Amino acid sequence: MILHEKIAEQLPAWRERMKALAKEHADVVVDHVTVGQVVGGMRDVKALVTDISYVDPAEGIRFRGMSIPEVLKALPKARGGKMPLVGGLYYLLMVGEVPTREQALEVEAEWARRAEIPDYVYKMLKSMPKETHPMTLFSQAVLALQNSSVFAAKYHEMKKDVYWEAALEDSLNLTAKLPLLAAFIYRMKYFGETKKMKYNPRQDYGMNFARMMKVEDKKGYADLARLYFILHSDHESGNASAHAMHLTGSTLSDAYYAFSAALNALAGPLHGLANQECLAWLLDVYKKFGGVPSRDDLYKYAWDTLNSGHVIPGYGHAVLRVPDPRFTAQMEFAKKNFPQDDLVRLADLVFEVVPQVLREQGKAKNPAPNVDAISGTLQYYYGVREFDFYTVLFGVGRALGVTANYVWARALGWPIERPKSLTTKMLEDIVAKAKQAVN
Ligand code: CMX
Repeated sequence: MILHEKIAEQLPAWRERMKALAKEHADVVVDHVTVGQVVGGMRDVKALVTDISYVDPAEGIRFRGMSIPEVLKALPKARGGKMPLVGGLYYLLMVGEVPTREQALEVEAEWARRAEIPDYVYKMLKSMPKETHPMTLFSQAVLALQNSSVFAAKYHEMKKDVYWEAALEDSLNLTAKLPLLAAFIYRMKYFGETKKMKYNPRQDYGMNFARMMKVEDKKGYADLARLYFILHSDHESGNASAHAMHLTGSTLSDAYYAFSAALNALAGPLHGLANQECLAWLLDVYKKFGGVPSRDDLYKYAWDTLNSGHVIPGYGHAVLRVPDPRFTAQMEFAKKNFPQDDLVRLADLVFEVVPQVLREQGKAKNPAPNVDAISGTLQYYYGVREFDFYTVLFGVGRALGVTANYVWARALGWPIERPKSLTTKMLEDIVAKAKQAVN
């Protein structure tokens, strides 16, 4: 299998580099940690390593060193579409090289071979109360698949240096099934349809998803799905969903357990749920003003939101200090394909007005839009208007990045995570001692 071969080729050199760091340079200081960071959500503490993606505060995400525009340009395109094959992106994340068209199609074929869901998972989903949140259903379904984990089954007979092979098998099996699970949850929850999903091996990942969602009639949804999954795939290791996957995987939990944990982190309103909050905010504006408001009205509305103690969803970021290139790529897609859509025009106006409002308020370190400021608007245009489903879409995309990281973490033998806690008194004593030293 192509990903297996390519990773195996590179592994000896990577292991040497890791060994040198762990054995010869373990005492070299990387950074110091301040009290502010300890009590501030470990913000910016440099304590994780990944070579799969990097978020530059002044530039945004790079996948394997490539910016979003570079990735979209370089990866082989889907037949009949303008966006890359998702299989090509998975190859890039896993292997670190731009695949040929054949290599990208090999990954797509691996997915097609593995894209089947056992009956009991459908049954379990159907038995859940109707009002269950789609993220709960999604995470439960992933967990329900855990009993097919190759890693868990082989754990007692495997040597440590081949853990990654079982991790890769699980990751391919899992990512292959996610479009089916997500589309089934969508059709079941909102349309009462409970027919099993069928993956068409002649279609790519994005087209399969669009077809199973039944939104293929408006041209371009398959391309949007490809773009969406690619953009949401990875954002280095410190974001909550990626870190939840990494932490859980570090206990040698298999990819199903670990990805379910990642989904549960993604379901929080300060993380993946923000895209639904953002669209709700746009629609509230639209409703209140009976259409796209004037600049002044929007300015006042944004201030009202802040004054009522709420954040403006879709704006701000823990690391980024510029407009998120994932926002820019989606905005370009919208402006190319449906520039006259009212919500797109509104999102564009918000992009003009809200950064100014946040700058005037002076609290947010980054007044610019993040990925969520536009992603719901695009789904809405295509008729996917059930907001609480949007985080499931995010989850399908996020799986690509976090499973690639999970495979490499097992390949490089990353140990179980165990940071150290202090008591509040200990922290206060550290502060007192530091003050004494200054005086
Ligand atoms: N609207 C209003 N206030 C904001 C804000 C926004 N969009 N973004 C930041 N702030 C405020 C924070 O609430 C914080 O206020 P307090 O000091 O009163 O607590 C202050 O500005 C400083 O925050 P920060 O350091 O700039 O941002 P954080 O790293 O703490 O948080 C984030 C980052 C994304 C949670 C925050 O910007 C936010 O809540 N944004 C809106 C929600 C959102 O869009 N989330 C999606 C993020 C992307 C993702 O993970 O999917």
